[in-house]
Amino acid sequence: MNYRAVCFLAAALLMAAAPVSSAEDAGTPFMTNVYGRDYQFLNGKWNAIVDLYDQGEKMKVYENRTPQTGEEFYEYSFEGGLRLNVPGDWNSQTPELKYYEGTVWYARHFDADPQPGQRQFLYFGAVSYRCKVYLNGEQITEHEGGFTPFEVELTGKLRSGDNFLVVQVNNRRTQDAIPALAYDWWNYGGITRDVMLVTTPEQYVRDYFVRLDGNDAGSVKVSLELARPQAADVTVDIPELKVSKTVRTDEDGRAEFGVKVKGLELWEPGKAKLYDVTVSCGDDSVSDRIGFRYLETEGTGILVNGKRTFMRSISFHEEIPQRKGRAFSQADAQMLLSEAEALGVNMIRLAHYPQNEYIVRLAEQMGIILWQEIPIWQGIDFEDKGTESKALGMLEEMIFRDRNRCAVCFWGVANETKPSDARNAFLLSLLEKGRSMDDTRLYVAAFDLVYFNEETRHFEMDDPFTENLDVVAVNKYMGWYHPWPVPPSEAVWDVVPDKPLIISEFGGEALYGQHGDRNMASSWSEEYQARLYEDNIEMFRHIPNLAGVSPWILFDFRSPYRFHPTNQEDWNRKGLVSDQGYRKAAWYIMRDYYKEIKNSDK
Ligand code: GCB
Repeated sequence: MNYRAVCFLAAALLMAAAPVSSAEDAGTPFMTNVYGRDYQFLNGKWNAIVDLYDQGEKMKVYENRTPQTGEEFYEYSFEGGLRLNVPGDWNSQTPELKYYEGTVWYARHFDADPQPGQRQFLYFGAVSYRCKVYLNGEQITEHEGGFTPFEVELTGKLRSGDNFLVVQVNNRRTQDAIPALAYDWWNYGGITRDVMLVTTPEQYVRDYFVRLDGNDAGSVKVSLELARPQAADVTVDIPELKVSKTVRTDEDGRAEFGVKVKGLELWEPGKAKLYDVTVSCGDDSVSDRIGFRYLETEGTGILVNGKRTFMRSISFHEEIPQRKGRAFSQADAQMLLSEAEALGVNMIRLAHYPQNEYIVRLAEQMGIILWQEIPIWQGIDFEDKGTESKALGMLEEMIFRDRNRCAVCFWGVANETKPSDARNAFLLSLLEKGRSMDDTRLYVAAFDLVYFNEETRHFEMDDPFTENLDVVAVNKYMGWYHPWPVPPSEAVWDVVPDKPLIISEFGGEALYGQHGDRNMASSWSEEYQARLYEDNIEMFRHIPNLAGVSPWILFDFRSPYRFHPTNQEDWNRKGLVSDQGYRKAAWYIMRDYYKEIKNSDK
């Protein structure tokens, strides 16, 4: 059964078990803005069983039995063994699990006090990569995809007092997964983001999408959906704009309407204006901080609020290099984003998957534009319809979680794919899905098949799929994977000349503190990396439709792909900042380039 079908079946079973309503709930994958709800964290130490040979399901470890008679015994126990932090990857928590790819069972007790007229939901920010969830011995849901949230309703299933929760997590790489078998980052497994027990009233605002109506800064557009399909009054308040509007939803619990506003201050890079917004219905009320901006392309330019804006970007993985583990907290977000800000960026390409909400929300508060993408990273089987429906599910979950975050200006649908009919159809279905959910963003994909045409003496690319995108992006490692065919000052580009082009990756590796020949790639020296940056910056001046650049990458990051024994040791060393947090020589070159661009922008 494919991914969507599994979710649907799980949802249908749950609805059948839900005690109160006869009508079906809204079909959204989870509630919008979980951090704005009434919740308690189920984070902390969980008990864990490592199940290398996948025996736990057969043994029904989720029943958590203990011997009751003289004849009984069980070859497992959640008590007295491994304890793992949640949120967190397991790889960084014990040396034995550093390379572990397989199943780990997580378990914990928690107290609940379910009240009549209330509903409870269990919400996972992300579990990497696939999981099954059991409550009090019964499976209640499953999910695939390591970087997006999911939720399951617990109403009618919770006991007053003690409850026992088990999550079977598996991070084995497979050809039909996304990402697939080999990729250039660490395959962290575990319950990697917050776990929350959320309480709502019987009827509540399940989803809302608040944004500008097109390019009109005098008009806010709201779409919303209630959990239960019923006509009801819903109120949207934006006190600072003197908006308080009540509308009646249709019989399906949906409403869409515009509100005229005066004096709205737009959010833009470097000026992070956000408004308090509250959406309420009956006993339910959910509050958010929302910014307003509009995006367009005009010829080869990207316009934010009508102003041509060059993207001074950087990328990072959701990883704290010094801790050698996944980033998951507000403090982690602060560390990653403050280092990005120091470089002088106005944008971050979140590599290569949706990152946690702490990062997205803090970037928004700091006035930094985001490009967020799903992990369609090389090696994907585009012929496989099951993989396609997983990709659609991931895209939907990413957009659904973050479409109220104005900082997100780009949805990325793929990284480094090769043209084929199957690839085109797959990516087209992603674009169609995305645009149907959210037409307020620019859609982008990164390609790597730019080549030097000996006849025209230009850099060119032939990929007809670029026609479908608002912005085209290219990863090009001149001076690293590709020797220079001409000096950088003569490297003229002729790639999608009528569209905005972002160089979404460039760079090379250097070991921090290693000094050597600035002309020798194999010196792995800061000098070589710095020179490579100088050369690429020179080349950028000859890309007429250049709308932004994004070096690869801010920090050295862990990758089993990278096994040079002295220079890499499981680290991709393309960071501008080392795994210890030290800035390499190339960092200063990039910082100065961004200063120059920023000044010339004014
Ligand atoms: C790429 C990939 C990125 C890799 C990088 C590299 O093109 O998009 O994920 O880490 O190259 O270092 O080779």
